[in-house]
Amino acid sequence: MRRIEESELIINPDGSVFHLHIKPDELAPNVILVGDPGRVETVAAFFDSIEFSSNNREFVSRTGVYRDTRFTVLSTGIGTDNIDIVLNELDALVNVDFATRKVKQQQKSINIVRIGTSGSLQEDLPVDSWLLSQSAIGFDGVLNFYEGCEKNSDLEFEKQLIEDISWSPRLTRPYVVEADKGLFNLLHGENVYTGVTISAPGFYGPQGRVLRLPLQDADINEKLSDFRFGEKRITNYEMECSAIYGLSALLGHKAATVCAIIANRNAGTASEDYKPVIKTLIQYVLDRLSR
Ligand code: R1P
Repeated sequence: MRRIEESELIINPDGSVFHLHIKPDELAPNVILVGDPGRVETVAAFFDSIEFSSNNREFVSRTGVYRDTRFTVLSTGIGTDNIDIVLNELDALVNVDFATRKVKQQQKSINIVRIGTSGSLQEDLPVDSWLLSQSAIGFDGVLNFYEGCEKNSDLEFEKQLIEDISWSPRLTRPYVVEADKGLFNLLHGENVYTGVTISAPGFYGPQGRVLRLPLQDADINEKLSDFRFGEKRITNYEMECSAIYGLSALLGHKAATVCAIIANRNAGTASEDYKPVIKTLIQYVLDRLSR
């Protein structure tokens, strides 16, 4: 087995991984990812006990126990570029022997659930609802750097999207990836909408928002809302899900994303206070994962 060089996987002097500041035995097999570092405390407040805490840049984490199940909650900050760091370092923590710097013989799989916030692209997907992403469309391009990215992508969906939207050749080719089916079914429930989520590489132009700068395609959100691939329609925008699904599938981990809808882009409405909605969503996810 190849030894991974010091420059390729940086291990801190205390034995923790470079950005996350977590050591292998401090990571639980169930990982909750949140964008906002402030949301880590909201999740950890549900834990019955906390055994570990860390804090580096936007990567804040707590490991603890909720109803006999061990969880790590970790913030990713904003964007799929951070997800590249988070997913690779989480995987290294379980699948690389930090003493020998070699990939372990037996690969382990972890459960990864992102609890985020998101904007709806469909009028009938209201603010303050929960949306579980069946698939994600990456407008970001992170996955395209990895060999085998096509293997887990829905190439027919991609082709039709590129044609119907008249995707500009100046933009990165979008990729379409799926949630883990087992986790998706576990999290699916009566009060949970499902759909296809776009992960955008920005908050303004890349999500069709205009403040002072006009867009290359002024009708992009209308086209995305109207787009259909068989029964599937695009339901919402956020900024991390595509890379989480794509990298988890390539690395052999299970991933799902569930977001609180805090704005409806077509109706022009926004939640008056989304924090209680996120709180009940956190409790829902922890209950489902610990059953
Ligand atoms: C943008 O405001 C951020 O909020 C959404 C987007 O994905 C992006 O990270 O999710 P979080 O609330 O989880 O950060």
